[in-house]
Amino acid sequence: MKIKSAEIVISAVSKAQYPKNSLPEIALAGRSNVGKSSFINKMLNRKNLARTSSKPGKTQTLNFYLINEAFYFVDVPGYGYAKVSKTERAKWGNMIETYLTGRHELKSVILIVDLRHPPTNDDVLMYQFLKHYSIPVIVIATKADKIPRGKWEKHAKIVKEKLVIEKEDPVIIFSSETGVGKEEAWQVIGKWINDNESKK
Ligand SMILES: Nc1nc2c(ncn2[C@@H]2O[C@H](COP(=O)(O)OP(=O)(O)O)[C@@H](O)[C@H]2O)c(=O)[nH]1
Ligand SMILES: [Mg+2]
Repeated sequence: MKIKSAEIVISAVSKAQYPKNSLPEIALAGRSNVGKSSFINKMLNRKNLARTSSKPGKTQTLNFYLINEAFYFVDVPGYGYAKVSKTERAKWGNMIETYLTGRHELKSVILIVDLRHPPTNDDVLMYQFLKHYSIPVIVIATKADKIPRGKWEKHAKIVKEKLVIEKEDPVIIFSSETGVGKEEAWQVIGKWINDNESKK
């Protein structure tokens, strides 16, 4: 994928602020601190377009990144951060649920998990939620650079088993440090966006 342009257009706190130009959207979901922002930056060849943080639980908005004026990446606030209040968590749940279940432009959700560890119960819930609403899922198992290559497949198998992954759902081993898995990720994402320019 050739990235000609990438910009954040809105950090939305409510539905009224979502873009209105009907372009396809690919959302990114995952545990807080798993590497969503780093994934976006790596995919778009940008160092700091999506803010990365060593402090989890920061983003509480839906961040829309317009790419090649053709489609959006939507960074969804991470889940599983212990230090948020019940009220905050409920607000988070409502926002995510409304977006994921009611957004016509949403084509697929990239579920980011950590290749080093078995998916958390929250990861499993998110996967089940997406399957329940028949939202196509792409699993990205990131931070592959933190384990030896010889162990990747073994870890990927654990990811698939814990999620009880369905055959049609791709699981891609990825690293935002080294860029491994980037081409494969674009290939899979490309199927969900009608960006003919980008396929050149
Ligand atoms: N080694 C390594 N570190 C990563 C990778 N992806 C993210 N990180 C680190 O993990 C932390 C959280 O990343 P971030 O992208 O902010 O996570 P987010 O909360 O899901 O958006 C940061 O310190 C990143 O530098 C990766 O592929 N490899
Ligand atoms: Mg982030």
